[in-house]
Amino acid sequence: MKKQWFKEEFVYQIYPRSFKDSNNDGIGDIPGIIEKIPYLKELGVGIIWLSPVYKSPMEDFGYDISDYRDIAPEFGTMDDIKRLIKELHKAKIRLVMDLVVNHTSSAHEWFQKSVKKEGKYADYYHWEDKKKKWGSFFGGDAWSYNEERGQYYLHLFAKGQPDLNWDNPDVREEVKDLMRFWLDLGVDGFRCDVINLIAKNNQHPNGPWSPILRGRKYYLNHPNLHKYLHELHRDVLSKYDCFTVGETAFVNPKVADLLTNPLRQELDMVFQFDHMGADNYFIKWFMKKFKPMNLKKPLAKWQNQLNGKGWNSLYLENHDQPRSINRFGSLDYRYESATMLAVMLYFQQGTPYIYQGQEIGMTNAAFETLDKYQDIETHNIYRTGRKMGMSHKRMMNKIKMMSRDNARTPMQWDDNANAGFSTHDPWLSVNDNYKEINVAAEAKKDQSVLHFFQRVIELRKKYPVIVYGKYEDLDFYHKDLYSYRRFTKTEEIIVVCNGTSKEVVYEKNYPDYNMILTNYRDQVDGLLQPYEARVFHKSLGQKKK
Ligand code: ISL
Ligand code: CA
Repeated sequence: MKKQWFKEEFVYQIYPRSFKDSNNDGIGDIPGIIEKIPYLKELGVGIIWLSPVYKSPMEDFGYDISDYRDIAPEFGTMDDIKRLIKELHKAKIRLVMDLVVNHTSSAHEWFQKSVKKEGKYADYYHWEDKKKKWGSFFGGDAWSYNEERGQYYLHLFAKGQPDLNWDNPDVREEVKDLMRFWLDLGVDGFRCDVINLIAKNNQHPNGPWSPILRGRKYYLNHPNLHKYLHELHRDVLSKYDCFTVGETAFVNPKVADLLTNPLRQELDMVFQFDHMGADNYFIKWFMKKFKPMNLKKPLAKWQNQLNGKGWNSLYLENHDQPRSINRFGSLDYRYESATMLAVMLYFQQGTPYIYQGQEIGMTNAAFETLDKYQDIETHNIYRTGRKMGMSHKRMMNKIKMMSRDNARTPMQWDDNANAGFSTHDPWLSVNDNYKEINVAAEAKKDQSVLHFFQRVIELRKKYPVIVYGKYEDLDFYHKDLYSYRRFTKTEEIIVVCNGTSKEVVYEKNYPDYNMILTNYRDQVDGLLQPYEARVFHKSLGQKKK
């Protein structure tokens, strides 16, 4: 396994709108992030992934970009981002930016010019005379009429997010240029938004009827995807010391191997979504009861398939996903389940990702009324569901559990008003539980999620086997356990986790190993307590200390 810096560090994702508000206008901003660099340093993370801060009408809170070379005024200025890069680098933390190039905002000048069929811009997007039968990720149709041009355009997400036409070489040159712009400013890589959607069947055939994502076979993992990514790599990425992680919903390990196999020079790793289906059928709005097996199976599948070849991205949360404690753990065992999930995930092979607030065990906001939600997806899905005949109550139940706003509430820094995020009313309400769950409280406690995360990060630095060791399942068919082994020629790690809120009989002992981490003060012989996690280490050819 080739040693590379982006395999060794923890990545911390910042959703800038909700991280820290420095000027008290209710919106998080870049100077706010700079203020918190000491916190990130102390946590021990080595890479920041920053969700979009570019100029944007904010219809999808930054994932609709109107100028790739400027910063949204509410987030700061170009000088602020340059200062952020400099200060992070001083603290030995790298910065990865979000690259959102499947679509732009409809307010982008390329789209404005495309609407007017101005010169080369005429074909920058997907245009059709007839409305095509494709469905949007946010519910409803993916083709909308533009009055001025008198044609339909494609938007796989919101109406204000028209899809770029990647078959057009001029579009690809534009993307390469903006990538160079940011790499030259010193950023260390990109998280590539919905990157496996960029290439499409440009005949835009009507999709067969489907309740969701109608027409997806014409844009998911299209063969040209590989051609275009290789081109970006050849012309831009290969010239910099940077890394890329592609966001790729609906990929299997075979496609992931094509995307990330170093010999093919496309991406360095991808975010796959299989394990995000642990509590739902295919998409999150069709919910099912969670069982540990539903999380273990997909994670183990990816560990095994990529073992020694590819490289995984280890995540349970991001700005699109509800909080992991609510989904895969338990509010009654907040500390135990948050820490167990950390052990279960972060000792696997791959680059570990933390989403802001996960390290203090933040939980879903689950707002009761629709007007508390700001997310466009939430409102679109509500409308779509109601149109399909679902009751208000049923839709609100889904939204309370699955809305993206569950993860987007302001970061809880302390027990002051608005959780110390801002003195102004924040753009999205703070979670009611901020008085108990916040950074200051976690830092004071002896046994806290925050301290546990710090410890996990330290251990990864101390034991190379956690980064580079091979993976092997243990007790795979035990429905309540997550257990596996990592090993190199000189070291071995054994992870044992109880994935449930019940006591589980567990007789195995590892007498010639050191227990290097656990989330319970005391162990009980012959059983694992609710959400108990244990990590054992052994240096081969060395006696127990
Ligand atoms: O959020 C989802 C489910 O609730 C996903 O379907 C999500 O829309 C998909 O993973 C793509 O996400 C990315 O692109 C979107 C943006 O809204 C998301 O925030 C971003 O992570 C469009 O740019
Ligand atoms: Ca602000």
